[in-house]
Amino acid sequence: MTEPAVEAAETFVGALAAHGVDYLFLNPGTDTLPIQEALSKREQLGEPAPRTVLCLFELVALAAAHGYYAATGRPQAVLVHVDVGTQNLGGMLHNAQRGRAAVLIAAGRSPYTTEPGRRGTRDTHIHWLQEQFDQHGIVRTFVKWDYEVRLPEQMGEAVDRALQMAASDPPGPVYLTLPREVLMAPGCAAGASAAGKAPPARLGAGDPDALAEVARLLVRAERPLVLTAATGRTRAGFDGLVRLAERLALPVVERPERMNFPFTHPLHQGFDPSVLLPSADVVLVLDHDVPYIPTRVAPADRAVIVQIDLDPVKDRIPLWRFPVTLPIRADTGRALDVMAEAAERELTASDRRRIEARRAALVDAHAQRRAAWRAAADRARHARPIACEWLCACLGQLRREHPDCVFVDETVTSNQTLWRSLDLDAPGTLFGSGGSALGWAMGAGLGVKLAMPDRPVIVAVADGSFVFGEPLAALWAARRCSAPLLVVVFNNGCYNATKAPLKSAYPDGYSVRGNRFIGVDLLPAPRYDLLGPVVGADGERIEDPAALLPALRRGLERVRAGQSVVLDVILARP
Ligand SMILES: Cc1ncc(C[n+]2csc(CCOP(=O)(O)OP(=O)(O)O)c2C)c(N)n1
Ligand SMILES: [Mg+2]
Repeated sequence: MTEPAVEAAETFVGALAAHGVDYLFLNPGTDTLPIQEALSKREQLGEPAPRTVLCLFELVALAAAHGYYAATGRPQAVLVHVDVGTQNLGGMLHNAQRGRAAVLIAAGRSPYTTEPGRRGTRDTHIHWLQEQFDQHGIVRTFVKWDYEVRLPEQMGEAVDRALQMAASDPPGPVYLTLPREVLMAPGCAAGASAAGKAPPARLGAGDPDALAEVARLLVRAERPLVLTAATGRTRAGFDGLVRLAERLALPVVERPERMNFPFTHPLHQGFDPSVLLPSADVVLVLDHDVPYIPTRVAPADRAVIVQIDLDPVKDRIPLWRFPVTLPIRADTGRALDVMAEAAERELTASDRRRIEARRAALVDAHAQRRAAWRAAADRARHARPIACEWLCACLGQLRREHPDCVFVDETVTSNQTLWRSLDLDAPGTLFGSGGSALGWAMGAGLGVKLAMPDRPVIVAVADGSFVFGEPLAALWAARRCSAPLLVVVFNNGCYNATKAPLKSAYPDGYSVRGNRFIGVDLLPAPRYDLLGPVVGADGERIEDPAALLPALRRGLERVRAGQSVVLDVILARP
């Protein structure tokens, strides 16, 4: 038998491998079969190719690629079926966009031709139905870049360009469509990837004059404040923030989309900007899309506000008006070091005295705040139904016993309680979507686990979000690729995040007076624990507060032994 020619589909797979893409998260169709064939061929011939993870629902694939990227900083690929598979990426497109996840999303495209005998041509009913006027229009508002490969000899270049665009700062998802005639056409040497010659562009430390000015402002500030959401996306960001904050005794308040600053650090001042923001004279906003909610709290008019970010003017948010005195486009991981050095040179003896007085006050406030949180959790210890505070306290205890745990967080209205209870202190130990489309945590947990196979991954997920995340598909994929997860469902029996605002918008309305809330109660509660066994995971329902910590410990041991576990924790309904 003569070896068939290398097709462009194989060039596609080879290009992914050449770029160091470890995983292709896929859900196939008749359009993707040349790629499936190429993957099989390369595997059998021992040629490099990404590992594949079959995701039985497409949104799991994109969330997994996002999670893997968040944990490693390395873009991965997703492959879906034409228009319909693209549509099933759903809200995870929003999360990848807002969470700045570099992901190459590839999709098939209905064949163009109907000519009998032509390779790749239309040969089944759906090929007429799946052609759209603008398949790319489904994703265009969410992606940084999109392109349809028109010729087989473009394949390598298109993959190079896609990954370069995805990973360049600020990173984000890109979309590449692959018509079947092109995939099945013979590739050619000119179509190969030139992986090393298309690196992504990185932002540097930013304008040195502006950073020196910020350092001066921070040194002279009476009541400075740092607000951050994602500075810990790099280790340099995490370390740099610790260094600068320690040098100048800066209080840090975060909304942790990543671990940005040790929760246990005495300069950590919690998760609510409303305490310190109104009186702050210099506010340093780092890697934050929404540093505070203006209807609830605002900085003083005379406050100087510095925003350092990959996109300090929020290029992709149509209206965005937070007052900023000095926007600086930079990689904060680099900018923080420059500022720390500049600050050191600026410090006078009187600055140092003021800074030390502030440090003492902040250390005190930190200790008091944490003691109050611990006391609240302790008071909730015996409450029935189980209180969210107690569940979070038990997770905190589990983490103390197993410091290698990593958390994927989609706890929605329970998130502050969770953050308060976890003594996390290292970068890369907490991951949130950065967006608002629910259903991220299960797929993301899979991606994080694949990226960190030696660490136990705990997916802390609200009940509504658990269902949005296609748990069957996610747990099945986790089993297939030996990526066990400890899934803790915060089962409060409702969509609290939509119930609470309804109450406060209509405090005397019919919903409140009649205690009749439409569209928010998840009752009767599904048996989420029974879902695990369907796909070979363990499941347990927990209603007794005393049983909680033992169940978590058992669950973690099972996960270490290679088994996913779903703990359905029945909480008090808000
Ligand atoms: C995909 C998607 N659909 C709908 C919403 C709107 N929404 C925001 S919060 C929420 C309820 C979340 O409930 P749950 O996950 O149980 O968390 P809880 O509010 O109870 O803490 C809904 C439906 C959303 N953000 N994303
Ligand atoms: Mg809920």
